[in-house]
Amino acid sequence: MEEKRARLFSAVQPSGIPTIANYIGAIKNWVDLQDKYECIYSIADLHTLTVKQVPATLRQRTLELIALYLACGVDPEKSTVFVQSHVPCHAELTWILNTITYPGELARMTQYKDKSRNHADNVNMGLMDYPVLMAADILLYNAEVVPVGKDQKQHLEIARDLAERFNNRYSPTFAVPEGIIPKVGANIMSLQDPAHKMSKSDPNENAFISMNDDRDTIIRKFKRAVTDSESRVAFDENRAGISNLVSIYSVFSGKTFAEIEKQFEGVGYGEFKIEVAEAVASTICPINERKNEYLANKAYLDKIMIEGKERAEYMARKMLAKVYKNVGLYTPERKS
Ligand code: AQP
Repeated sequence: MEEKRARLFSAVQPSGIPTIANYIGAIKNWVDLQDKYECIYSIADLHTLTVKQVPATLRQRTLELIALYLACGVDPEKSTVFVQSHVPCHAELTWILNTITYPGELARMTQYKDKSRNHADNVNMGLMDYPVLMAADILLYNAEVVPVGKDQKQHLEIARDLAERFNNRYSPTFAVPEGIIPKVGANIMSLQDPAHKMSKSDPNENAFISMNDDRDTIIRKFKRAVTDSESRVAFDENRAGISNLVSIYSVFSGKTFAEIEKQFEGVGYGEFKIEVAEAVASTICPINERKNEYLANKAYLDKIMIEGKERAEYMARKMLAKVYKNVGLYTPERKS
């Protein structure tokens, strides 16, 4: 008999074209995990509404994101791939979890504080409630494992706290999820301001490498990457810019920091930046080509989304029914 595998949940928001940081922190690891876990990969479109979106662009980015998942090697035969808004249970469980969440614990989240500062004209309840919707995403599938970058670690803690709080207040219902954080590349920084993380919604396009960038653009952006006045290629916590490039190169070349330091001994930053750019381009340009092939077949992408929605909704409905029962909501029985 086939052994029951632990459930894994992960998602990316279609809030922009994903960057290499989203690829390194999440999508890259998803492919291998498919053989070890029962994987559920979502497109977190409801989360994107916490900042202003252009409706037509959001729809297009949703398609682009599912095409990217497939191009990176996510296999809809092995994993459930779906769009968050297609399964209404996510919003329904968010409401229940809101009733056991304290405003104070959401107000101190780093992402909430950063985004409130960056979108001062649109500080809305959704922005504050973002981690609760994320907790609902995870808990709805009883996911035990959640691969994320370091930036989402705080939010994962909230999901764990809410699972435990619910289980204690009502009755044992949710698995308490564990994060899987990559050893290298869990916190990829902006190329223009290495004190801040790389983000797909950064208004400065030189700050990130988008998964859509062509080879020339990748080389140009890396050449402009902010480093320091020293000229030694090494991972050094006090030199954030070069350390970031070393981490990126390590992920894309498969080499350790020690191997990289040895390889680039006596080599200047300029030459190293070109090597980093070439390593990144040789991985992401073929992915981009495959993504464009998928995008040309919208009917296929729609079919994957519909099948994914059906599979996800089946699991989610069962869980939500259990939650409703455990909190005491009445369900009438049909007798005839
Ligand atoms: N800088 C990063 N380094 C490593 N991993 C990262 N991730 C995001 N930024 C980094 C990981 O990517 C996955 C998907 O993220 P998301 O789209 O759900 O939201 P995010 O974390 O807010 O990513 P962005 O790029 O910063 O989006 P915007 O600009 O819209 O806010 C997550 O696993 C995340 O950890």
